[in-house]
Amino acid sequence: MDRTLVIVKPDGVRRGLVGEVISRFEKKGFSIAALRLLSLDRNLVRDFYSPHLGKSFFPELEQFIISGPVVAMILEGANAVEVVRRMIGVTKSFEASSGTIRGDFGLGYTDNVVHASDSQESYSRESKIIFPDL
Ligand code: 3AN
Repeated sequence: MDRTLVIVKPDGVRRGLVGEVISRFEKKGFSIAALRLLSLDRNLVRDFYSPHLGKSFFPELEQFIISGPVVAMILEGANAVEVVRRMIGVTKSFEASSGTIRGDFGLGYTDNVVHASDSQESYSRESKIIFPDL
């Protein structure tokens, strides 16, 4: 069965959206294969967001993502990567369609409520960082 990684970012956790986000994925038919609450430190962030290291927005992204705990999960279901990306909406929350998580719950760019792997390769890389024991 296909899998993907979802992270409710610090803004989503602070705003009490964890249940709402998980509920949407459960209702869609995904099952939760792993779930954890954790705080990312700088080393982990540099590893996780290595494709963005050195970009102008990286310091802001790093500061934001370590600003509070996140809730990470591995979701399992058909075409998980593609379906979940569609359900979260585009990166800029203020441009995300209504009906998507970012479209319904956010206006931010850096603070855009959730992260989800954008490819199989990203899933393999990211899941090993967040769930090293799986
Ligand atoms: P997505 O999360 O939709 O896959 P990515 O991987 O391009 O988007 O970017 C990772 C994260 O970095 C985004 N979720 C967003 O928080 C932040 N980000 C990306 N580009 C910018 C930017 N130009 N300015 C501010 N934050 C950005």
